[in-house]
Amino acid sequence: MNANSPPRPAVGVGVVVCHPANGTIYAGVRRGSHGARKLALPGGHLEHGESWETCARREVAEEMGLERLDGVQYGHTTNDIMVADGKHYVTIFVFAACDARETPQNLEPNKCEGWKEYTLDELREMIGKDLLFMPLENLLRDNPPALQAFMASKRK
Ligand code: 8DG
Ligand code: MG
Repeated sequence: MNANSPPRPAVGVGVVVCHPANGTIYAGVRRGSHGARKLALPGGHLEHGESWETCARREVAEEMGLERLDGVQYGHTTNDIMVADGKHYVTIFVFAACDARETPQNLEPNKCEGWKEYTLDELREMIGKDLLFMPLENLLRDNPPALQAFMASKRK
C-alpha cells in the first residue's frame, strides 16, 4: 500500500426490514451520494466496534425511526465493486421483521426519497434494469437460501 493505492474496501450493512403482516420489504430511492436514483435497502457503514446487529438496529432507527425489530439475524454477504463510482463495499445483509405498531418515517430526506413496501417478486423484477443500488442487486441475484427461508417464514 502506498500513497497512490486506492482506498481499501469499506464494510456496509444493508437491512432487509420485513413487514410482519404483509411479508413486504422496505426500500427507498437514494439521493445525493453514489447510487443516487437507485433503490436501496436501509443501511450504512459499520462503525468501529459494532456488531452487525447493532449496526442494523442503529441504521434502521436513524433512517426509518423504527425502534423495534424482531428476529434480527445475519443473512448474506455481497462483494460490491462500484467501478463507475470508484467505491468498493463488502455488504453484510441483516434480516429482521419490524413491528406493525410502528410506521417507517423518512428521517434522512436528503439521502432517501422515502420508504415504500415491495414484495420480493417486485424487487426481483428490477434486476438488470439499472434500477437497484448494487448491494441490493447483488443480494437479489444471489438469491441465497437464507433469504428465501426468511421470506417464507414471514409470508402469511
Ligand atoms: P454516514 O456514513 O454518512 O455517517 O451514514 P451512513 O448511513 O453510513 O451513510 P449511507 O449513505 O446511508 O450509507 C453509507 C454507505 O453504506 C453507502 O454509501 C454504501 C454502504 N452500503 C453498503 N450496502 C448498503 C445497503 O444495502 N444499503 C445502504 N443504504 N447502504 C449500503 O455497502
Ligand atoms: Mg445510512
